[in-house]
Amino acid sequence: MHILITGGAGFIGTNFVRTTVETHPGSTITVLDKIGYAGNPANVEGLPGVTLVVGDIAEKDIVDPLVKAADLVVHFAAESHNDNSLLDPSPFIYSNIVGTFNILEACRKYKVRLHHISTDEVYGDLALDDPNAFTDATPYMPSSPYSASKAGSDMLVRAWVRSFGVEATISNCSNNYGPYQHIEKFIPRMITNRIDGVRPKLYGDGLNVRDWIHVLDHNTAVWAIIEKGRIGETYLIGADGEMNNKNVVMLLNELMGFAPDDYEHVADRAGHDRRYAIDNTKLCEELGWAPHFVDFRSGLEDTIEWYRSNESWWRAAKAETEAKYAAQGQ
Ligand code: NAD
Ligand code: TDX
Repeated sequence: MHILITGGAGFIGTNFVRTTVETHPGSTITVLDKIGYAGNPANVEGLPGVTLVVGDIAEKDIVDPLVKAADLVVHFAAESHNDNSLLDPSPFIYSNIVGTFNILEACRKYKVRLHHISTDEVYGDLALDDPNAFTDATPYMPSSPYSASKAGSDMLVRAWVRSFGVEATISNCSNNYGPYQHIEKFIPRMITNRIDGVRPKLYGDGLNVRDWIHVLDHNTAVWAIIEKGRIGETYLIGADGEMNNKNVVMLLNELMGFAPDDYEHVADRAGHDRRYAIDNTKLCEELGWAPHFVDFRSGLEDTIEWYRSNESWWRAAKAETEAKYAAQGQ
């Protein structure tokens, strides 16, 4: 099997490529990634059977021949950070919507199976005391330009399945953590701040809840959907990992040898979603998937160790990333 993996040099895509090389040794992989600020060619270079093509999914002439040559497209490529989408939404519309449109048109033309990676943020947010979690029946209600652009990309996929018979599945996953995540994101930002002697910074009251899943569990679920999922279906991926940001920071402080309450509150994010939570019943019962990394404390410990051991991977981006946050009072 030849697999085209878009965004395969970013956080989740890199982990997906690296795992797939081990779990599907007979396959060859082309990574299509524009190597924007979040993509790093070194993440995938030199892996057996993997070729990196540096290019933009919003450019039809680049996408077309690569999709034609593939048996399966796994589509991770996207602008992925909410805070960036508040500063400038335009790359989000371009990559997430125009890019997905191109991928869909090529999959339609060459009749190639597609799996589209999306996010739980398309469903908006839940109140802290809401007894329900998101399911695939929850209405779309995105809050930020990022989540709106992902919602738009999901809608395109659904329409191309129904109107053109494109063989696609969709997954909407909760917050991932683990190795190779860009240090603009919450957990790696806090870890690398601590390494630099800077206190963690909580947006607003710090009580916003995220449903954490280890990136490798996300990716085993994606493979379960590719191999066993029903065409046209949406599967929500989550591992029952709800925790508020304050408790994440307190645990991280403890694991890194600091007083748990050694953090500061900073300016809140505009439109900040209060809580995400995934009901994973469909994925678990229909496809027999279960998460492996069920102990968040030990997953976080391993992640801290990865950032400590791989400072050369993130150091170059740290000053610029923090300067951008500082300009926002964050
Ligand atoms: P990331 O920002 O780390 O990686 C995205 C990759 O896509 C980068 O390597 C970037 O260079 C590439 N890319 C962006 N625009 C491109 C374009 N126009 N052409 C080619 N390549 C392009 O993001 P991530 O966290 O790995 O997210 C991957 C996917 O998973 C996204 O679709 C995101 O919406 C989704 N997702 C992420 C999370 C999470 O917690 N990180 C949760 C659920 C879903
Ligand atoms: O410095 C910070 N302080 C802070 O309190 C940062 C960077 C974040 N936060 C808060 C905001 C969120 O409540 O932490 C939480 C997590 O923030 P992010 O890492 O920016 O993730 P989030 O906005 O929840 O979105 C993530 O999960 C869904 C990914 O970035 C998306 O790509 C994915 O779709």
